[in-house]
Amino acid sequence: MDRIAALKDAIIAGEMAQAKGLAEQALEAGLEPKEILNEALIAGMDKVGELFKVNEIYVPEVLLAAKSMQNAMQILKPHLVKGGIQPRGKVVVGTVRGDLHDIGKNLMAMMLEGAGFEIVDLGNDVPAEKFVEAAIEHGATVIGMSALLTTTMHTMKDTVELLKQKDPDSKIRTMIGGAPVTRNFADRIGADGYGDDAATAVDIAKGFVGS
Ligand code: B12
Repeated sequence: MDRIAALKDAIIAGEMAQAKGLAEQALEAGLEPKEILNEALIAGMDKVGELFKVNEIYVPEVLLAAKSMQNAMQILKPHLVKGGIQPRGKVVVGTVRGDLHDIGKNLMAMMLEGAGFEIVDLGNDVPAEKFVEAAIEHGATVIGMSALLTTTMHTMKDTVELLKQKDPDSKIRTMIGGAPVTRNFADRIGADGYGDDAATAVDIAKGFVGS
C-alpha cells in the first residue's frame, strides 16, 4: 500500500501513533505536504464524516480519528506554513453562554479542522459579544455556535443580531447546532446555517466559502 493510502487508513481507523509516524515517513519520502494534507488527512476525515452520517461509526471513533488527524497535522503544519498553503477559511467556534457542554462543539471543531479550515476555539460559556468581537478581529468567515441547554439557545439569537448591528454588511456567516437546536429555530433567528451533526458543519462551511 502506498504511504498516502496507509496514512488515510490510519486516520479513518483512529490509529493516533501510526498516523504521526506515517506523516513523518511521507515527508521523508519527499511527498508534497499539500498532497499529504489533501489526499490523506482531509480525504480520511471526509470518509469519517460519511461513515458517521450513516451511523457506521459513532462519536468515540470520530474523536479518535480527529485526534489522529491532529497528530499528523502537527508534523505537517510547519511544512505547510513554509509552503504558504492557505486554509479554506477561518471558523470561530464556541458553546454559548451559560452552557458547559463542549463535546459536540469539539467534534465540530475537529471535523472542520480536518476539512482544512482554521479554527479559533473560544471554549464554552461564550457570550454573544465575544463571538462577534473574535470573528471580526480574526477575519473569520464563519461563526459556529453550539448549545445543549434549551435555556442557553437565546445567545445564538443575540449573536446573530449583534453581528448585524456591529457589522451591517458583514460577510461573516453564522451556523448553529446542538441537540435542542432545530432548523425551525435557526430560520426564526436568522442564522445562515443549521446542522444536526458535526459532519454537516463541514458541508455548511464549505458551502459558505464556495468549495
Ligand atoms: C455529557 C453531558 C453533560 C456533561 C457535559 C460534559 C462536557 N464537557 O460537555 C456535564 C456532566 C458537565 C453536564 C452538565 C449539565 N447538564 Co448535561 N448532558 C450531557 C449529555 C449526557 C450528553 C451531551 C453530549 O455530549 N452529547 C454528545 C454530543 C456529541 O452531542 P451534541 O453536543 O448534541 O453534538 C452533536 C450535534 O448536536 C452536532 N452539533 C453540536 N454543536 C454543533 C454546532 C454546529 C454549528 C453544528 C452544525 C452541529 C453541532 O454535532 C455533534 C455530533 O454530531 C446530555 C444528554 C444527552 N444524551 O444528550 C445531557 C443534557 C444535555 N444535560 C442536561 C442538563 C439539564 C445538564 C445540567 C443543567 C445538569 C445539572 N442539573 O447540573 C448541567 C448543565 C451544566 C452547564 N451549565 O452546561 C440536559 C439538558 C436539558 C435541556 N433541554 O436543556 C440533557 C439533555 C440531559 C437530560 N435529558 O436532561 N451534562
